[in-house]
Amino acid sequence: MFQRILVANRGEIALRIIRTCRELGIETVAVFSEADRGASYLDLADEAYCIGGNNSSDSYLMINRIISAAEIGNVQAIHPGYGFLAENAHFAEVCRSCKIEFIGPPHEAMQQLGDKVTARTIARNAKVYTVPGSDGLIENETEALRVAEEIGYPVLVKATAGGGGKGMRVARNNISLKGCLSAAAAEAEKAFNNAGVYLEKYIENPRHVEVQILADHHGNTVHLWERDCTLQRRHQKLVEETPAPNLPKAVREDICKAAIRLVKTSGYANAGTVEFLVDSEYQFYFIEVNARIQVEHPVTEQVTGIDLIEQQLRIAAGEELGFSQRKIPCLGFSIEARINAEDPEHDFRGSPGTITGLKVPGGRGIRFDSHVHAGYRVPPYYDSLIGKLIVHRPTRAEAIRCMKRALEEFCVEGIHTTIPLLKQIFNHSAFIDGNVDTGFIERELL
Ligand code: MV4
Repeated sequence: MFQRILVANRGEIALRIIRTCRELGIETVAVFSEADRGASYLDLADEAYCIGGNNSSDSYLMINRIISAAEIGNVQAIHPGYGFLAENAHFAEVCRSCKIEFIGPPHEAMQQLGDKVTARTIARNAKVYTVPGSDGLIENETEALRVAEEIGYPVLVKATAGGGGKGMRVARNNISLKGCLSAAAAEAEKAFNNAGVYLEKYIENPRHVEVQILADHHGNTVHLWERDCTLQRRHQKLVEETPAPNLPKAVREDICKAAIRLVKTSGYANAGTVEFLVDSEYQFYFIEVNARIQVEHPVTEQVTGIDLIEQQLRIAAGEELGFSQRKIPCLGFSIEARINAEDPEHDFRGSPGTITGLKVPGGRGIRFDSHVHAGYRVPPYYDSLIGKLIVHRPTRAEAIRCMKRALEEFCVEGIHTTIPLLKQIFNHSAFIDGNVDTGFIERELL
């Protein structure tokens, strides 16, 4: 196992990684931007280096500075967390060339899965159902019109370098398709430096179900069940839970097995998530792989009892998985609610500033993953997540009751948060019945 690693991230996930390292007796080197200087989670690292200015492009995205910190700090490995450089195949490759282990997948697998058209091909080779659409990149308008006629409208134009919803356009007829093609390509060129687009049938109001995977470097691959992440707003997830409500047992088994087949076909290792859309008939379609630890990983940890950060470290250090598929339990129900520093009254714009008062819920079944405290100043430069409230109870009804109780206890003063919106969600009959789709928030609550 590693003796010393660098954490190339900030906030709650940096603290989450540092905590597991401390339990395992692994020393940590943290890096921070000027905006995060003096943040209290940095005190729990063994060392901390400033790597630049407030904007992430001047700090957390600076590969050369992070590598310098890793070399000065004399670490064996780098954990990228999520966001920032976590899915940057070039960064993973630079780490390798500097003889520093990247705690994530091999850069070749990241590269391939990061390209959505290639990921679709891998899925098809693994006999995993993909959304009907183009075989590869769309080369011209004529081809797009032909594919759209074939699969039928509505269709979705997606960027091959995209993901998380960027560079997506819904077209409902031939006329709008032309505009969608050029708009999506231009947006993709600007955002990803890659104008490649492809077509998929647009699945209306699906559910979003994703499967957690662990794969070691010895050919062992297991799944840790699924998470339902349907409740989101503008591609920002708000609530995640496991097991997925109302998913028939046979579908659940199929979707988990499909995720394993895909990952095995892709030369993957470490932790990853395979995302699917599920339609109203429970047909599931592969959409993308997230080659990183995810924000919502704690719900999986709660029901399986497995520390996913620990597993990432062990896998990266070359250890074999210490358990087989049938030893992975799924006990009870876990739900995560994201607490964001946002103002629901003003279109969820960021609400940075000083947290003047903070009362955090506790008691049976509650976990709160957060780096904030009373007196903490939420910087305006990064995403607005200030904490994740996670409950774990034997039944889904009890988990919802526990979440409602916890949200009532929660008290954040000085900034606006998503807590009022979360309270609405957990009181809504459609959520309680496990009967929501990706359009729910905008349709019912805003
Ligand atoms: C889709 C889709 C409908 N049909 N693909 C959004 C983010 C990216 N991961 C994929 N996304 C979608 N892809 C087809 N063919 C609808 C979405 C989508 C969505 C997916 C999951 C969770 C929330 C979503 C919100 C809007 C759209």
